[in-house]
Amino acid sequence: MDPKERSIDKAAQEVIAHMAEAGQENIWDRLDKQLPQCGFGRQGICCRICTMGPCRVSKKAPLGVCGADADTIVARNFLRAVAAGTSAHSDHGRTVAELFLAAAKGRAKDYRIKDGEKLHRLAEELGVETKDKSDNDIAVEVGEIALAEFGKSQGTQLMARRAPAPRQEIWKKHNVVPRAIDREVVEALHRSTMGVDQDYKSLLTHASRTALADGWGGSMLATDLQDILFGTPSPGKGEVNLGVLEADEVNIIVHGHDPLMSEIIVEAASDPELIANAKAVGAKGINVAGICCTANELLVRHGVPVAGNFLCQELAIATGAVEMMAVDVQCVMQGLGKIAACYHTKLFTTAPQAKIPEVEHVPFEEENALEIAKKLVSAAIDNYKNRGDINIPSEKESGIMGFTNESIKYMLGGKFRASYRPLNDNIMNGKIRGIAAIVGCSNPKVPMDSTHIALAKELIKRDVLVLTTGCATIACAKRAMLDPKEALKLAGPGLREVCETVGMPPILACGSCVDNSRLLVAASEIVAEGGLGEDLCDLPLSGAFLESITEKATAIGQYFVASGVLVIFAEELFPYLGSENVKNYLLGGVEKDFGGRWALESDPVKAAQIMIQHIENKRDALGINDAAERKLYSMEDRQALEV
Ligand code: BF8
Ligand code: SF4
Repeated sequence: MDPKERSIDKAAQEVIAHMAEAGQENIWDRLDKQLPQCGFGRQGICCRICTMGPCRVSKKAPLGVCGADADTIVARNFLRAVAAGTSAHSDHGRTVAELFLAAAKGRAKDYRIKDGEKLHRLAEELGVETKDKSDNDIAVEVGEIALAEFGKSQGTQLMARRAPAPRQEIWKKHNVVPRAIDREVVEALHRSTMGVDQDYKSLLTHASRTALADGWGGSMLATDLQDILFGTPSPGKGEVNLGVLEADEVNIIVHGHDPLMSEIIVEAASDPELIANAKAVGAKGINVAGICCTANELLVRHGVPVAGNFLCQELAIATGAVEMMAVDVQCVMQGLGKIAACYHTKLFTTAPQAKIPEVEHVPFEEENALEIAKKLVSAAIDNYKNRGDINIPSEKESGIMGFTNESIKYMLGGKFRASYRPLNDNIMNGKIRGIAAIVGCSNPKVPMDSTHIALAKELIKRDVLVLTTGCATIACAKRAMLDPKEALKLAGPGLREVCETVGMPPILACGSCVDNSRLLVAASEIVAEGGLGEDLCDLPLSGAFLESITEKATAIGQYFVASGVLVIFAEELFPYLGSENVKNYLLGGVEKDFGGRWALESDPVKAAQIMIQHIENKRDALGINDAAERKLYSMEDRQALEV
């Protein structure tokens, strides 16, 4: 296949072509070999949870051996995906909470509390007395409360109190206020095992509760505790794409999601002794770059360059210029081992939960993090001499990244009057029509990055402010869409005027996938600021995950839906359409319960139209689309949006 059909990015195309010439297999080749993929799996109508199966339902055999119908099987599969996604974000969150506590107690000597201000804010929110206490003492109490959120025997998620009051009432009414995260996941697996919950609506309602435990629990805790421990990001310049690899330096890639180890690898790489060692082997220095969400985490806090998103992981190694790759958890392809073996790259797994056969495992230890990191960096330096031919594409772009709820407010209102007021006012006066979240992955079934870019362009052109996270952010950065000057050229007049006035780009890069929790908090504060309704579902707001891959994306989608947001997935990447009842509920009925719903559209321009139509409907309902404004957004424009 022509590399251009695999990626719209020149750097990726170059390395894909190089791999083809060298006869090396990558993710796209493996996808080709899997085709055609199972039609039952694509619709979510296969079940293999007991040994009377596996069962796959069809017109000829509409029931599994136990009598389960398509509704039950699809709903169970959906719930299990949400539970797995919730587990991923939350196991990450728990690891952070444990390190946070160890750092506060002085056990993790290489870490210290970096954002005392945020620590005090969170302590106050959690009811921790701060008067006359040291930061570390406060952090111990905060850490213990945070850790309990994962497994407490009673009560509900404390962070969910950040949602607007009417939202919390809706959750209470439907009995989905999330309890301990572990409990929701265990109950999800219990309900969806053979012979338990066999009512699709009941299964899907628990999917909402489990997903809420992710968004307003595990993910939100991960984000807040990481900010306090590693520093709250502030907007800064970063470089993205394979061109960030250096021809004459020792290149180290950190990849995965959990920044515990990679934070310290970055520190170790700036150790003068190790830099001297690198020079002694003929390199000019040590260059650390990231892939996937670990990259997002490090870029927004330390300006560490990003080599690429999910689909770039094998390509980075195939440049021949990577001395060492350290991977932690999630979105790490097993195929890395095979491609690393074709080059000199040393691959290490560092998370106790994640090993790969024949890949050296050096597990993270909170007491000895720096020592372990130095060992890994030294392995990279020693490996420099083994480098063969290299093939680093020249492409790289820079952009501004690292927006948070806090920094957006400061940007809009200034340090001493930080406020969403200017944003709310500009949404109300129509210069900004609304807000869109572009999040998620890069899927080999879609030409890499293409839909994120087309969607972002379409939205900002129509005066919609875009917030991005995860691999979508990296996609935007690769196309210079996070360069304020470049992106402003593409923005509509209203959005451009506001962005220029406050010095803000039209696409705000907000970090990793757990940082989608930042969007929930920001949306809640926008509601609290006033003028745009009483609840999250009143806001002119929508989200899209057009290149989704993982179960995490399903969990994120469902927590946005249960928080009142319209969420769009590509139809072919949504494997839950084999039951009419489940489909009708997720695409429609759920809106009556929670005010949000799923929508399916693969075409980014049509997806933008759906999002904008939704935003305009919300504006109509809020009564902020007055006659004067309709001149800005003519009837003709609106008719063009009807879908
Ligand atoms: O958590 S966007 S491919 S890297 S799952 Fe994975 Fe998807 Fe990328 Fe980050 Ni999120
Ligand atoms: Fe088949 Fe029912 Fe067992 Fe699923 S639970 S594999 S549908 S018998």
